[in-house]
Amino acid sequence: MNTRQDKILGTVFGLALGDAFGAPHEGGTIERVLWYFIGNSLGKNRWTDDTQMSINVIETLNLHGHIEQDDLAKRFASSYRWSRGYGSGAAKLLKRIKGGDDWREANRSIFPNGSFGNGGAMRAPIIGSFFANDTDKEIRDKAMQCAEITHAHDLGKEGAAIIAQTTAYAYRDLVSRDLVNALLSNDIGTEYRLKLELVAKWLDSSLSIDAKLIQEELGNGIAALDSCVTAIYIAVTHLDKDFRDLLDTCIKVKGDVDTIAAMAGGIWGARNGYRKLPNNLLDRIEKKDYLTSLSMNLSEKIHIKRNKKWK
Ligand code: R7I
Ligand code: MG
Ligand code: MG
Repeated sequence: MNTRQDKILGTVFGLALGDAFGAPHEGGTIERVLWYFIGNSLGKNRWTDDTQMSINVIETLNLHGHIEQDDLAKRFASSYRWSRGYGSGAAKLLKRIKGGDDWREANRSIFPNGSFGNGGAMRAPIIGSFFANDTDKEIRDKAMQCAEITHAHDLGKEGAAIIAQTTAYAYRDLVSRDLVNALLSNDIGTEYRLKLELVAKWLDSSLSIDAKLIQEELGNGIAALDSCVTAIYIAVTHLDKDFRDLLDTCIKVKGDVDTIAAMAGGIWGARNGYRKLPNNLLDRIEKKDYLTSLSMNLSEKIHIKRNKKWK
């Protein structure tokens, strides 16, 4: 396996492991009891909407080499299953698209400004790794194009952009304060910038930052603004640690654990690669062979794109 393949598989499996092993800890008692019955029903750890939508992004990239929005909207809609734990607005929206509505209108039909949930950002690590050698502007544009199909709200799109950029920087082996500096050099919306500046301050200080403080200051909720910077902070502080430590921190931060762990896990995998992911978790994940072949294909498409052989 070459470095590119290792990093692409690392991104996809880091995301899927974060999702599948975070999901049993997501939300309140009812969600956890429900997932107790659904989550192991196949004898493997099931992933949720975070991985399903990421698979759809990979499928469209493998076919077109770019974000073909109409194709992606159709894939999101036809893959929807309630048992994957989609957000309630996303579930309604995807049913409308499946019923024939144009995503350009449907994406503002549930919430007038579009959704600010973290569903656009949870699939953005794929964009970050695929476009890792492109400019910041291109990475941000692609992440927003991918997000706006279901998350037209500025906060939903900006969350996707910063998660994609962080993944691209991790792919290029930027770490710690250098990574956060690179992020802050972009034209990032004020709400996110304030949180990222706090992250920079924490990294510069000798303060001990525990899960409770992360939860209180950066958030752990389903809104993109309450989870994207949390995932970035956890990823940046665990890039040189074991994947299981990252997962443990996500679980301690509570709330939207599957999504925070999917985003942080994808970023971690872009830096550290597939080979450093824990085998005992990889062996337990649902549809491992399918995820592997999709990812190998994605890696090949990047090779073709970088050599400008794309038709
Ligand atoms: O963002 P989305 O796809 O949900 C992703 C989350 C992840 O945690 C997954 O793991 C899964 O559990 O769900 O789903 P949306 O329904 O678009 O957004 C999530 C929630 O955010 C909505 O159900 C609303 O509660 C809230 N929300 C809004 N509330 C008011 N006004 C999102 N946008 C708005 C808004 O504009
Ligand atoms: Mg989920
Ligand atoms: Mg979630």
